[in-house]
Amino acid sequence: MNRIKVVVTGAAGQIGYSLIPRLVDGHTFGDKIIDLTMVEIPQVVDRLEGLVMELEDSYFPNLGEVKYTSNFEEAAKDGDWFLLVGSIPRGIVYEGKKIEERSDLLKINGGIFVEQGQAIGELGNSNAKILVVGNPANTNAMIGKNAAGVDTQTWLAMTMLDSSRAKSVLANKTGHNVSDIKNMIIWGNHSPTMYPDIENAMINDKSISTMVNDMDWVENTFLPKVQQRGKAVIDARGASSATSAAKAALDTVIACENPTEEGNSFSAAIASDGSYNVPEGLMCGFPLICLNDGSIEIKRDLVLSEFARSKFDISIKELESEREAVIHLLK
Ligand code: NAX
Repeated sequence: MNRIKVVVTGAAGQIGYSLIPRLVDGHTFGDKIIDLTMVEIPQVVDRLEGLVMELEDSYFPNLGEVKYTSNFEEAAKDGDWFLLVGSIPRGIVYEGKKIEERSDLLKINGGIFVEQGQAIGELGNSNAKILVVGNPANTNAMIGKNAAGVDTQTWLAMTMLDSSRAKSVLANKTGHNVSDIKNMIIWGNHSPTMYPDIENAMINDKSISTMVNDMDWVENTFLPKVQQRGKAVIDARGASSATSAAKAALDTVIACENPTEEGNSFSAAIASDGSYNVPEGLMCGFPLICLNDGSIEIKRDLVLSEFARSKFDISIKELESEREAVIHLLK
């Protein structure tokens, strides 16, 4: 197939502006022609006309048909890839109420992901891949997958940014290049409870944990630095991560379009099948591999130390409590 239909929500947002040009630049999907549909809420959808103009003016030989709409059902038809970036942020006034609590955020965004999930299930390609970026990403993806109800579609939530952040810290610490680091797994939720796994991360087939050999640094510097990096960027930039988030979304797409090299894995959250004793159905960060037929599987042969397991369990508990908060949205 030489054409691919890609649907992006939240297209007028800051991640969208960095992500969309790079989706169609001939790198992410190789030589395929990309038919792009951008989705926004009705209040801002017309702004996308400006982005369409810029795409036209940017000389992208791989750019096919470009559309924008506020009607998700219209967008979803025959979609091969869905990048669900749009969501309602914390702090916004929604239906007269300021959204401060994570539980309110879960409920509002959960409703959006029920509708989008149903449309993807009914109208999207039966082999569609769906990457949820909009927060709370794991639980939004769980809701969307549940509403879609199509087992051949692959729903993921993004933890690649966390993985890339962890690689950067470890590259600095060890004096290696970020590309030398393999198997950088983020276990659990895309939230400060995530567990970036230094023990299974490798450089030249050697555990980075044994190279660093400093558990105090791991626990008190490495983990908090990765877990709190999103906040640090907001504090410094006055806005949340955008270009790095866009790059991570692109890297996730590339990881899902190409077979994973032997011994490596990539990071994203996928529905648990009970692997690593994670309750079934939770959308949890795991080490993933892309097989030759394009299907995505959990890499199952890794060992978690007692230390790793205790950290991972905290994140699993958080995911369970998020599921509890949206249980009424799951069929
Ligand atoms: P922006 O607020 O700049 O853009 C979000 C856009 O989504 C807005 O234009 C809004 O109108 C649109 N939107 C809201 N509801 C929609 C709907 N139902 N359909 C279509 N569009 C809709 O946020 P931005 O900085 O682009 O971030 C987008 C999301 O990514 C946020 O939820 C953010 O928390 C999340 N992030 C997730 C990350 C991850 O690693 N998983 C990291 C980066 C980022 O923080």
